[in-house]
Amino acid sequence: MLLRWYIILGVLAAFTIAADHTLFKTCEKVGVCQRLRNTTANELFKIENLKPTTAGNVTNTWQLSRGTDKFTLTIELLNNAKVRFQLKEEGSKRYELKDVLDENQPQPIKVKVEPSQDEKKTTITPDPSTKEQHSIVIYKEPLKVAFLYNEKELVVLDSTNLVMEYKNGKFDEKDVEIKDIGFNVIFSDALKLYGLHHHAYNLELPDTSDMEPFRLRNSDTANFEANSPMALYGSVPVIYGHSNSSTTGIFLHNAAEQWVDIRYTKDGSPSAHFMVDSGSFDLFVMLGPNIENVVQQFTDLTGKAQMPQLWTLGYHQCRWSYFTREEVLGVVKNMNEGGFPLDAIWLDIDYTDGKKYFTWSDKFTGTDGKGVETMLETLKGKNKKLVTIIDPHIKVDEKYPVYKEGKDGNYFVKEKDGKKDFVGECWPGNSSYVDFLNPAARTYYANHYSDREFHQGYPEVLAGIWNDMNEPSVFDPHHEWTMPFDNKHKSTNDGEAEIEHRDIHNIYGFLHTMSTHEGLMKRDNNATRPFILTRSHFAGSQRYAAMWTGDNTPDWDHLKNSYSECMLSNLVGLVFCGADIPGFFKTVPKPTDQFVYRAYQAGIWLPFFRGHASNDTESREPYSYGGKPRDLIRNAIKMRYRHIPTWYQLFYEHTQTGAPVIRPLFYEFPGEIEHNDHIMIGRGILARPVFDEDVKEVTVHLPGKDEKWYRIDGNSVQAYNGDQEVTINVEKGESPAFYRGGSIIVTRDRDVMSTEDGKRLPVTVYVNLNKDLKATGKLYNDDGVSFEYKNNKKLYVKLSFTEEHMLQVEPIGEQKHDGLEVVIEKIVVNDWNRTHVSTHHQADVGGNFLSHINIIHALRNNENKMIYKLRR
Ligand code: NBV
Repeated sequence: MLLRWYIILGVLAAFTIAADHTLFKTCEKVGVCQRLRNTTANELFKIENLKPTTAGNVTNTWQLSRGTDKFTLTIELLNNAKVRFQLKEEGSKRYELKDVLDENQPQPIKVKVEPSQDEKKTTITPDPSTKEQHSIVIYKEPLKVAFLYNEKELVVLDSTNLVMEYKNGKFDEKDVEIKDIGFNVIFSDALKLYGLHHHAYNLELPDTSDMEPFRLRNSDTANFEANSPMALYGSVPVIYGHSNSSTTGIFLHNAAEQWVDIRYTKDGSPSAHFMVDSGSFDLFVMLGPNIENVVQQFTDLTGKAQMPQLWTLGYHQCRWSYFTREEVLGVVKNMNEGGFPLDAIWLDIDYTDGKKYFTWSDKFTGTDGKGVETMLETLKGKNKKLVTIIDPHIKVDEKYPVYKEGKDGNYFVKEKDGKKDFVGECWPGNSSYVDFLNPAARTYYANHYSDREFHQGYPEVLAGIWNDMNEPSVFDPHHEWTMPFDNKHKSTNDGEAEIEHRDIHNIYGFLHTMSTHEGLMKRDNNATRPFILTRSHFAGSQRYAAMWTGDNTPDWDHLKNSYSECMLSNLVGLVFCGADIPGFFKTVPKPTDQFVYRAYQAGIWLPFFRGHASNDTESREPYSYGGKPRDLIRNAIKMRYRHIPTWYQLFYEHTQTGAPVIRPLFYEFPGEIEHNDHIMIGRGILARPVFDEDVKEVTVHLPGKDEKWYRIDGNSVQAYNGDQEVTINVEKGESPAFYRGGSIIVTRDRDVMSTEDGKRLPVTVYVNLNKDLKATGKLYNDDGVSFEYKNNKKLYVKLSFTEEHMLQVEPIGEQKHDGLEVVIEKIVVNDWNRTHVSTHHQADVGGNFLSHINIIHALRNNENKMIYKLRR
């Protein structure tokens, strides 16, 4: 019944294209937000004694009070300009998150604690041996904690909105136990605030005085609106404060529902007011002092993504659903005949037998039962991969072994009483939900991925898993489309189910992918990098999965938002981000062909690149379009494939430093805070796709006073100076993109139908000269599949164009690159200083004309360094 309602709602909404606000609560309807918004605490916190009660070399605690209530404050300075701040009520048992932080945690550093003579404040400074430059000042009464870098105050937590309200047994009128946490953070040196991923909003956070606060509560928000602070599928409780002079950040390590108000003041010190439903007060402060440092500091805490398999960077084709194996092979055939490169085809829920995950419908198995195997074998022959959906709900059916095992093993989430399995409605009808907080339940679920029946002996073709509906989504409007917050979880297999869902709600999807990751690792004997796409996500999800922005509508606003959503996710570690192209939902009328090719042109510059659409839409595969749109879509996909070597290298860079793969302009050019429709891919590519209907020209902002830019999307390269706005005509379907002077970009300028086809083909090196006629870049290669890159089985070189037409190749770090040959077939030098901007060169090595350069041979023969003289 509910299921039917869900579908009807979806269909209706398709015509109105707006989320139903009555199904998702506003601040005034949610206890914590209602209690804490627009109120200031009447009693303020103070420190009892400026001397820490427990003073360690590294960890220090103080007794605090507010009226008669007592609290403990713990402060640790961590290496690389980070601080951990934890506040606890005396006697309360708040849930403390596990699992989210990376297992390699930064260590606390040695500090000196010095109360001031006037007894008004105390300072915590790093021991000089640590070479760190961050410090803290704690003011006694009212309590105020200032976080400094190089003695400059950058972040302040004051007492004004500081609230901790867990008093064991205090309930609100809906009989929910009150566990509020409220606090206010001022970013003293910032101009703009960024963060609170995930919302469909502009990159910078607005002042919320006249709107709803931003809500973080992982949610299946059907027909979500563009430019809205409504909660979406994922949550990363992080805010960065940025200005020309510094960047700082805060991360609330808490997975409960939270609401955040933003204020900008005239003096340029914006602030954020957090209103948190439960969980503990565990705050990390990252003191930068620049954006690159802050991103690195955050990924120090929550980890980096692993190297993706090479094929995952190609184009993915999905639809809800391809219903038969013939249909699947038909899509592959049509893509091929249309000349559209493709790496993977995706199966949505209908491939299963009655929405029982880890099973196949007979439309795939066929009468002889060999259908899946045959399909996988055919895909293998065409260098295509298959990705299948697996949701976290398990159909209640005693005859379904996955259910039976889960029930007998006690692996499902419980109702409020902690005893009965919770049953909610989802695709299969009545379903139980795996309790992923329990490690044993994670393993039970993980084991099903290794089931040979499921992958039919072709794990290398059934190469990826799609975890959807994991907010978790339950078809229950009374609980805003998820499970009741008083449901119970177990944190150990032997323990009682006593942890409330409200404490871990925002990491349910994170834990789901953790289990899937465990499963795929096991299935592939720890030898293959798992590929998982998840809808729900949290800080740290990058360690297990890629994510996408969910069920978007194919319209210009959503398309524009997708850039902000993915640029922000990249700044908070979630680098493998994409949006459904051209957009998921049905619209009436259907999206114009022009919109569709613009969506492809934009989509190629996001790390995850997948076409997808709902089950009631017209066909939206690239070959469904004709004429000019068809050609433009094909060209866009080819542009993506040409740049695969660059994408791959950028992902490698992320695994080493946490650096975002795609970036807003301000990451490269501090202070460039406008232009959310511009995107940088690494430091060297700037794209500014078209985000409006029927425009004749777009204005491109080319940043940097001393920069040079080379436009690459036309037939010939054109050079521009930085620090100007240029108007570019886009009437013929152009989608402006530029290489940055000073960069060397590696491409593969060959027509290929998959990344596998291209893998061994030679590359082209674009040398883009800066104002001093120099350029540098990197090239990375590995086997594309395994973890051997961690044992240095990789090719990783720095390319520099330094003196008069010399290209120098030098290895970066230790490497065993045998078998990882990369051959350069062409070097193109883009030189702003010449009338013909683009000049083709070939290498002259010791007087011999060389048209192909094998980098590895070169390194071997020339003591690890090779210099090519280029001939004009
Ligand atoms: O599994 C069906 C869809 C899927 O295609 C989509 O990508 C997910 O985000 N799923 C949501 C459930 C139905 C949404 C209306």
